[in-house]
Amino acid sequence: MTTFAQFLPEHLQQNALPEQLGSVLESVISACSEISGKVRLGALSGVLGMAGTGNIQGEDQKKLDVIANDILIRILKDNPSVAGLASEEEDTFVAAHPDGRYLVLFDPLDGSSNIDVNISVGTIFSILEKPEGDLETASFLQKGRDQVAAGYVLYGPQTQLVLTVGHGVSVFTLDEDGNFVMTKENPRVPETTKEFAINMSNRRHWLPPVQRYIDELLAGETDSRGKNYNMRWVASMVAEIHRILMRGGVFMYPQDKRDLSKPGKLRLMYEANPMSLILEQAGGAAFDGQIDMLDVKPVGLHQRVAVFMGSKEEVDYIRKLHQA
Ligand code: AHM
Ligand code: MG
Repeated sequence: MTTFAQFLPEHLQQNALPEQLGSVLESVISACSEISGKVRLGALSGVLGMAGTGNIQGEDQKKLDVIANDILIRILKDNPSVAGLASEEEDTFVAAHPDGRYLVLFDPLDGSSNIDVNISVGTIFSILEKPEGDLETASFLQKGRDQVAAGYVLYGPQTQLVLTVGHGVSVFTLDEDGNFVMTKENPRVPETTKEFAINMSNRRHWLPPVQRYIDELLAGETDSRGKNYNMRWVASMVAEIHRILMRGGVFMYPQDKRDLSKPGKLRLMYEANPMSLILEQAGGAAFDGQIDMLDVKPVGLHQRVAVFMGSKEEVDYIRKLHQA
C-alpha cells in the first residue's frame, strides 16, 4: 500500500514528521477521498438535497454535510492517535481515545450552498496537540499559531489537498488510483494583487473601514489605489482561498451592522485558523479586524470571526484602515 508519507515533499520526510501525526493526516486524507467519491457522483449516489436537520448554529444541513461529517468522525475515531474531534456540524466535541496525542477540528463540507448546483466545495481541517489532563472544550481552545497541521481538500474540477505542517505548503492532486500525488511544492501568495472577494450584497451593512476599502477598490485607478481591481465570489471559501494561494487576491467576510453580537459569519476554529496558517505559510497574511488571525485567543468552539486574508499588501492596507 502506498502511504501518504511517501508523497510528502522530501524536506518534510527529513524533518521527521511525528509518526502519530502522519497517521492522523492519513486518516483525514482517507476520509476526504471517500467524501470526494460521494461529491463526484452527486445525484447518482442519492446524496444531494436537504437532510431535514439543523446544526447548532441554526443552519439547515444538506445530506452531504451530514454524510461528510459522519465519514470523518467514523475514520478519525478509529485512529488511536486521535484524542478528540470538533466539527462545525456537532454541538460539542466528540471524545475519541484518552491516550491519543492529537485533536482534529473540521468543517466537513464547506460551501454547502454550492453542493446542489455542482460548484466546488471542500473540507477544511486543523490539527492541535492535546494538552495534558482530561479532554474538555478548553483543550481545543488554542490559538491558530499552535496548530501543528492544517489543510483543506477542494472538491473541484480536480480533487486537491493543500497541507501545511508548519514548513511551507504542499499541494497534492487525487489520481485515478485514489492517491494524493504532490503536484506543487511551496506555492507563494503574490504580495500584491488586483483581485478581491467579498459578498457585495451585504455592502450597506458593512462598518466604515470596509465601506471605505471597497469604495477605493471600486474607484480603481481614479482613486488612491491607482489600479483597477477585478472581483470574484464563489461563495465557497475553499475555492476562494485556493484561487488566492495560486494567483493572489484578498478574501473578506467582515462583521456587519445587522447583529453586532456576531463578529462575522465564518468560524475561527474550523475555517479562519486553518486557512490563515496555510496563507501565512505561503507568504500571505490574515487579520480579524483587530489582530493577526493566528493570535486570536479562542473563547468557544463555534466562535465566529471577521475575516480578511490573502495577499500581504492588501491585508496590511485593510489593517491600516481599521487602525485609522
Ligand atoms: P458554510 O460552512 O455553512 O458552508 O458557510 C461558509 C461559506 C463559505 O465557504 C463562504 O465563503 C461563505 O459561507 C459564503 O457566504 P454567503 O452565502 O453569505 O456569500
Ligand atoms: Mg464552513
